[in-house]
Amino acid sequence: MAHFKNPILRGFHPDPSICRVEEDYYMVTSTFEFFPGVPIYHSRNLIDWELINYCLVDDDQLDLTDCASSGGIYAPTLRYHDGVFYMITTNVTHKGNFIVHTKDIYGKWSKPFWVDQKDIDPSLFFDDDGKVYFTGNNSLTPQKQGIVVFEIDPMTGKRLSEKKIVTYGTGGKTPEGSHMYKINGTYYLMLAEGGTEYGHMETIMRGDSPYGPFTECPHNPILSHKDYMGSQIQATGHADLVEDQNGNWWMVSLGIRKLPKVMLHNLGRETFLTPVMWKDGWPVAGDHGRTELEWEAPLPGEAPKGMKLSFTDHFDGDKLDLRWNFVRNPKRDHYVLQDGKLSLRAGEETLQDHHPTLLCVRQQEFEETAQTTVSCKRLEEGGKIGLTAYYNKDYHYEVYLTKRDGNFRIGYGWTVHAMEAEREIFLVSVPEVLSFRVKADTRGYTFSYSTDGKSWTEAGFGAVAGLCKEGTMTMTFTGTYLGVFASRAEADVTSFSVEIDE
Ligand code: 6LW
Repeated sequence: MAHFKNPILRGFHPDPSICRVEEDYYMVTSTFEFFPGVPIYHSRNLIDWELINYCLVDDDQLDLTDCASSGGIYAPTLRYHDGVFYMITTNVTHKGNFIVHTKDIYGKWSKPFWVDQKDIDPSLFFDDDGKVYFTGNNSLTPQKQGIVVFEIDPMTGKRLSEKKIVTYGTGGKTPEGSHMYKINGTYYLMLAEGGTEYGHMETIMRGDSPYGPFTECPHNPILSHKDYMGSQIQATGHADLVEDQNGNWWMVSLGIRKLPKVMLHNLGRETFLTPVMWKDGWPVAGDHGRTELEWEAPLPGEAPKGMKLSFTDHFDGDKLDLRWNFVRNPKRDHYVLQDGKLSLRAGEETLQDHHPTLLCVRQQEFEETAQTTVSCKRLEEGGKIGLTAYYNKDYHYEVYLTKRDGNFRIGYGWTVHAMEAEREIFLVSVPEVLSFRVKADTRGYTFSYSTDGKSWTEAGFGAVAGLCKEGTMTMTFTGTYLGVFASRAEADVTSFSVEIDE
């Protein structure tokens, strides 16, 4: 038995999908308007995960041009069959469902192969007779959303049979996120229902063929916190199953950690691991369908400790650390690594725009400090160089250096519900180097700056509620990032660090 803590992927990591290759485990999550698309994590023990690659790294694999906030890439599925990895997902902004594949999970994935099926949450099931099935959402009849199944060639994405709706779920709204498995000769169809918020749940049914008919599990939902309001963990669902090399079963799912005392969360939907037992041929996840922040369970292997949550980047390599994300497709010449630093070269675009010059990492813990040191090379009137806590283009806080009437100033700005405000509070002569810091806690974000890296002056505070999904005006699915940005400016970024108590 080993002790482990949830979530296993902290911060914005929704819709996890997992597969095993002998004693190695791989997991992917959804990325929406963030780039590159669909991170790939590797583990040997299911709890220590290392970010090893992304499935979608090129503009011709992933077009996020002008994609709305929380558009772009929805729930992916990762599967391995006969020496090949397949990842199927949806770009809701451009063209729909597609599959990419690779023989080398550390290498480049194929171009997208498009599938003739609208809607989201596609999955692949490899049957033992060589047939491969697509399962996915089908809400072409708006009042009745179902799960559709058809045969597919996973290499080309070509549909090989008629589409059949096999279930409308067990009664919860929006049956979605389906995955099919064959276990001891029986076909299991597992899905999420109730919507991805506080009513979320995972249900399962089984039958003798991939098209059903399916019998519902008598103890559905097999995972849900909808009636477990006392738990900090909420919204569990959208799950995937894996059997380890010792014959033990596990479920990965999304869930949220809510802030103390309120139904709000700012870290996004995270990935949780739950042990699964079998009873009468049905899976039982965790404690009667509930997961916990800590478990004792028989993990499949020993593993080196996974990536630390804290990290410091001096930008002295020839490639960016994999943790860095952009918002939509980046303009590559705005981020130049040279001479042991990162040169940010920004045009007119601001954080309010679809394509900001912003390099960011997921906020992974409620209490977390990020700090960056920059030196300004060019700053136009009204331009900015700074540090932001960024949920999406309509919700963010930031501290920055700016220029107004020819004078350099420190500013603090906030955008909530797309309403912008800022104040420029301090006049500074432009220092050689300037550091910015944001300290996050469960109340909010405290922004400071320093001209010597030692003494800090507070510039502004933003309440955590401004960066919570529950407060956004449109349906959003992402989480908060921390990052360095520029607009009408050029700056060398010499360091960026994230500190989290582990
Ligand atoms: C996803 C759907 C869901 O495609 O939210 O929680 C949607 N589940 O299945 C976006 O992540």
